[in-house]
Amino acid sequence: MSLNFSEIESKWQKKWESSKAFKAEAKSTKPKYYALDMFPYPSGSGLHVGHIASYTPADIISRYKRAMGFNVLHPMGYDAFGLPAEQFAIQTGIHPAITTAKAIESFGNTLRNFGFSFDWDRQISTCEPKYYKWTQFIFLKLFERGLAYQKEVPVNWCPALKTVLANDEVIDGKSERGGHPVIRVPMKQWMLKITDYAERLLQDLDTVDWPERTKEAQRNWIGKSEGARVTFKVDGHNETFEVFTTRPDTLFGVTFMVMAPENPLVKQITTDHQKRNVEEYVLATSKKSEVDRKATTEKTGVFTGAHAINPVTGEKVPVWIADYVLMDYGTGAIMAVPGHDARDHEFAKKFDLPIKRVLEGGDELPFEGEGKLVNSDFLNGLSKSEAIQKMLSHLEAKKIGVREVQYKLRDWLFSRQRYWGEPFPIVHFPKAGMKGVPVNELPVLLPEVAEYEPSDKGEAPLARNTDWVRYEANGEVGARETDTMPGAAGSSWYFLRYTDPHNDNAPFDFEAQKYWMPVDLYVGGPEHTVGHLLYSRFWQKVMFDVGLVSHQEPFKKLAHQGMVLGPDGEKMSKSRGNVIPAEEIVKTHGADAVRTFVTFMGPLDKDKPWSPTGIDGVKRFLDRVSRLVVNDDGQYVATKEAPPLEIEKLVHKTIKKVTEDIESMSFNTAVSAMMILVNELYKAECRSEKALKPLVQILSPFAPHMTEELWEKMGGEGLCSLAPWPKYDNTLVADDTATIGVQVNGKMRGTIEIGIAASEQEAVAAAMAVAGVASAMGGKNPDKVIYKAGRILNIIVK
Ligand code: ANZ
Repeated sequence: MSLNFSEIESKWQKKWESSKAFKAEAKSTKPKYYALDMFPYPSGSGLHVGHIASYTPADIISRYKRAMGFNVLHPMGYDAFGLPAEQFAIQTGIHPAITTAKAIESFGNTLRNFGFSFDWDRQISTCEPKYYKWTQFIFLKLFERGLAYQKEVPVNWCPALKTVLANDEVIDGKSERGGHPVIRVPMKQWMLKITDYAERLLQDLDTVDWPERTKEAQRNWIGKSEGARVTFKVDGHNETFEVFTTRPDTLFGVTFMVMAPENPLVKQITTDHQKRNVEEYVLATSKKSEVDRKATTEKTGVFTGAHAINPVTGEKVPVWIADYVLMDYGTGAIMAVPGHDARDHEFAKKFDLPIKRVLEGGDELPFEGEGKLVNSDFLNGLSKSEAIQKMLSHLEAKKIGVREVQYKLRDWLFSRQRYWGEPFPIVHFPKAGMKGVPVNELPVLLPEVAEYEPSDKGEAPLARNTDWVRYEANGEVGARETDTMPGAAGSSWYFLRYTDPHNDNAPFDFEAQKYWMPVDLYVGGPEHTVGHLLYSRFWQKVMFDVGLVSHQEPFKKLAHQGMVLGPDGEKMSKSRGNVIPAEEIVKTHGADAVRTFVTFMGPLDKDKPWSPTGIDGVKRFLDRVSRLVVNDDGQYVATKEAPPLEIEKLVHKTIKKVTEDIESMSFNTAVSAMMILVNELYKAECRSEKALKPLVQILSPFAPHMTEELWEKMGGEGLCSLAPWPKYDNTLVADDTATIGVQVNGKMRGTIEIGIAASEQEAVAAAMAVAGVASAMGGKNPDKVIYKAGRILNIIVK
């Protein structure tokens, strides 16, 4: 019989809650630490072990930091607007607010059952009016600064979901949720001008401690390219057009031009002879998604009948249209260099267009590497980078081109034709135009509607409530905006709200965010790399410019946790039937065992299959720890005896190892180190409190309940969760000690026995305890120290 975990766990959860043990202090002299988990979408299907695995790391860190003397903010809340609750409402007629509230309650119970040390007083939910009031307020700030605008844009329209989707919500031409086909149609949409922040979003990546692959993914998404914008004349027309190229060095290799089919100039320059072909091709392209167009399928295109004049060579080249040229990048037209660009090469081969080499190198064309320029007049013999520079100067001198920087980043499509989201605080007046709702009228409450389904035209359900839509001001009747904001609106600033969650006068107090921000550790899945993590950085920067916040970056350190796979090694899913629900496993094994096991399974960022025998093993380990203190008959068996020196050394080594491993988030190795210590304690039959107390403390962030119980039994002071983190003794940690001579001003004054790994400071401290050394120093402080570990210590005093 080991300790009854379900009794113990609920006992300590109640104690923590009633004593507000994990409350973040608004004012404190302690240093602050802000540890954040990406908040969940409260779905009806509840939490599974994967969720527990993702919340355990930041909880371990939070508990450790509290013990290290930090004022810790470790909050939890809910990303509560979104599609599933709305789809459920469409099917059942039950208001999404009801479904969501139920899911939130159930999530909260489960999270409490796992003993996460959240400050529950700071819980937020993005669908509550007192929260989304401020989401609307921040939107108005964007609107006032011209960073929110409406535009007719080709959007990803999903007929099945009846909504527009963001690019990152579309995977291979299908909706991320549900896998329904997505087509491109023009529609008036709200856009946020994230592109204005492209350079800052790029530069400031250098200031944060994030996984390199995540930073690189953001860099690629922002996609900065440096090059030139070059002007071409259309032969026989007054028209000119521009192309964006990153390779102005290849201007002598241009053999044709390609325009995006949507380019407005296409109509004007197309010859009568080619008109029909061109129109057919334009129509066919409009049905293709952006993703399909970017995919490297066989090249297609049509000749317009027109020619352009190369401004550098004066050569006449044909102008084609092709769907591999996109309208919304660069200028929507390119100069094609089939000798040195793979896509242009493929196109030239297909349509029998000339191919010219202008760079030496490679056996075959296209050659995309570095080389000397050839067949290029005044560029001949130059390297690629020299030629680029020379051509840029030439273009600028002749006024036929300018240097230009382009970003792949697009503005953020910010509206949805859905019900369950934040209403826009915007009214459209026929005469006065578009106006923001006055701040004192916020929140613009989500109105009741008879049906949650969008209309087939794609009009949002809010449009059905005509009473609500009508808005009169200054004698003019206007119509409220009926689109709603996307899920990522509320999640783009929630980390700021936690710093001051109950503020009714502002999104948060300036001083509160100044104290707590930036988030010191942010833990979440790698799937948010270019969505949430980029949007949040953008909003933070806008709020910085508005003067609402004092930091440019929201998340100082970021860590991704890997996925917990099903026991079959596959991604957990209902259809596979391999989901391990959190509520079931906590009943059979207890929170402590699950928490410890999910960290023990392997390195944090790796995907790991769930192992039923693995968790049993960890459970046995925890039981073995508790039996060192209380035996199976419930008797207290720990002793006051000092542990043997070898055990004491191992205890200190283990403290050191676990401390360092927690710092580096290497939790699995921390658990193994504790397992080794426990084995040695059994072997040595050592039950010394002096060894067990620190063990219980360093195990506490992993298995917080049973360690509280053992701590209490051993007469530990206060809560184990809040007791100061044990310190290790360096002399005990060192594998070897050496006797070294101590000199004062070069003269030998005594010896000390000290660990080879001891620091200079420790060596000096030890030396100053030696009578001969102390008297030679005459009460003065060392002016300089020369310390050769394991060999000699020389203290200089003036
Ligand atoms: C001539 C050239 C020669 C090019 C060469 C490349 C290699 P990144 O680096 O991605 O910015 N391009 C420009 N606008 C385009 C559009 N709207 N749709 C499709 N392609 C476009 O790529 C810039 C290059 O992509 C540009 O440089 C242009 O082709 C093409 F040996 O110009 B290049």
